[in-house]
Amino acid sequence: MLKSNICSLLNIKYPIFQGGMAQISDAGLAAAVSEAGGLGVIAAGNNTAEALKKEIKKIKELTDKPFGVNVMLLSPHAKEVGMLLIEEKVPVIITGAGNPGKYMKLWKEAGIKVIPVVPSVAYAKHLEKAGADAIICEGTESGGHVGEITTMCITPQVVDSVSVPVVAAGGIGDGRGIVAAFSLGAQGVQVGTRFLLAKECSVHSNYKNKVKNANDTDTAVTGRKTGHPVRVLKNKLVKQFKDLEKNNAAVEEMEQLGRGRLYKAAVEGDVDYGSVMSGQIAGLVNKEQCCEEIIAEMFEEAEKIMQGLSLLVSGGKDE
Ligand code: TUI
Repeated sequence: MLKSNICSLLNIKYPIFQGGMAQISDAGLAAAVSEAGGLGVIAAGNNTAEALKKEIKKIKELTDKPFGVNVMLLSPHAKEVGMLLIEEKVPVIITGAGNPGKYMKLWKEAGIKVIPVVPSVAYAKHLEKAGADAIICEGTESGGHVGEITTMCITPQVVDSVSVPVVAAGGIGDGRGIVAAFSLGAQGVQVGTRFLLAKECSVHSNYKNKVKNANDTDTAVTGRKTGHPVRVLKNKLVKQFKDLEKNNAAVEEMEQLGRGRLYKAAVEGDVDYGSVMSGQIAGLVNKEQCCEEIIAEMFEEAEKIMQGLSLLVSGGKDE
């Protein structure tokens, strides 16, 4: 059984986090992942504290296992959400899309485990000093808001720069990805795209089908000029973004084009003009399974690969 110090830190069976995908990762999905032995994560996204409070109530009814809440720091409600999480004594906070520095002390004093997502070594070092319990380093293969560095490159560099456990994210969709992440020194993985096809994931079926049918080259990054680049599956909206970029359009015009597009795709099912956020691993993700099957299958695969690799090293008969 593949265990790591992320398991003992968070009291979970498998060292896997389900990505906190805005508008998608709700209490139902997170509870299913936590029940299956991973860390289920509710995404606060742009939600108000009031809306999030209902999801937290739901997950507490659905599972008594540890869970996390992802705080999207670009949200106008980030501060009230951050305070709610203290009141609710959530076990784990994961942050994304910004610097959680100003909240760290309060969260830590409340006994919450804080695990920021970082896109670079400098942020990892800074947040370890500020008290992070672990670091998620996210490669540009991920869906949604992305940094520039690949998982293959950022993971070993972050691992060498901090002493807290590192969780790798971006491009991990099966057991091979888990082994790769552990080989790079990670102690756990965060997986988003594969959980889009989980039976317990309530994202619109059009969104699921677009991920299911995607190939390796089907994602694109839009909005680099806005300072908030986002990886999505190519569609008519992406074409509009690329046209604006070609014509050197103003940042405000691009931001305007992006507004409300994730809701359009994830909730309304408009996969032509909505923002279908997905990682580059979508080409490999094509089975609908329940969370328990996804996690068990990924770790069975990983363990088999690790055993095979160790045989390779010990040489066998030819040596
Ligand atoms: O946050 C994510 N992924 C996301 S957030 C999201 S919602 C959204 N929608 C439209 C525009 C922007 C966001 C969809 N997907 N992943 C974690 C992550 N964090 N990736 C990169 C970062 C990050 C980036 C900059 C973390 C810190 C950071 O610091 C910048 C600064 O100067 O504060």
